Amino acid sequence: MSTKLVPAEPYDYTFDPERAALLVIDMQRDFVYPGGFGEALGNDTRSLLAAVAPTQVVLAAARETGLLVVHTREGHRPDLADLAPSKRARGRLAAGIGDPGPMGRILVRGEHGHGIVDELAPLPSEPVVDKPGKGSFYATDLDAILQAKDIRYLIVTGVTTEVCVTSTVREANDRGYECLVLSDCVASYFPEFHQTAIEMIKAQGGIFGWVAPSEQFLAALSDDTSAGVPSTT
Ligand code: TIU
Repeated sequence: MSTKLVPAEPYDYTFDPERAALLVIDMQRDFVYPGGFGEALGNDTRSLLAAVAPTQVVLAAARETGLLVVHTREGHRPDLADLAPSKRARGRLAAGIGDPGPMGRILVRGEHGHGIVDELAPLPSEPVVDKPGKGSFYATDLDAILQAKDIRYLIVTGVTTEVCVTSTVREANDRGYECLVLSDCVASYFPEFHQTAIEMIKAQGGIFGWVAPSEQFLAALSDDTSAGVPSTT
């Protein structure tokens, strides 16, 4: 497969599809669906729901093209042994992590709310990485999974833009991965935080990575003429 070029900010993103993975971060019922933990925190989940449809299209294209797809889920062991007391206490919530919530125990592995939304359900062949923190590399085997497949390019989707997406992109950047964040496939409860997080990723010549709308990525993925893209840009 040839090198692909995506018109992106701050400049064109080039990637080798054979060394690229689609990362779908924390598209869990508890964050995305009305009636979940996200809403119980006082958030409006509509902007997160809006990211589901474009991510579905990208997921289908990635599967069709044979890109590695990796899903992540934020959550904890049922015995909460991996839940830092600081994280449990944060927010002084009436119902916090590990407590009964609208969709089962909040952010506990195996509970309904911890699961990935139906629209983006992982295939049995797709790795699902359970993570106790915000960054997807912290205390997980994500790096080992990517290294085993010689992955260098990460196409990043998921929620929320300024929390788990940004933490993951920063971690990935320090590990040598080239991240393209799809702006309509990431979302925040706070539109202004979403916008600023996007700006921070692509500022200073792409200090953490690149940003493009998913349609630009999809066009590049299906474009067989983007062979021979200069690798020096
Ligand atoms: N996945 C993720 O972003 N976890 C969060 O807790 N996000 C919030 O924005 N709260």
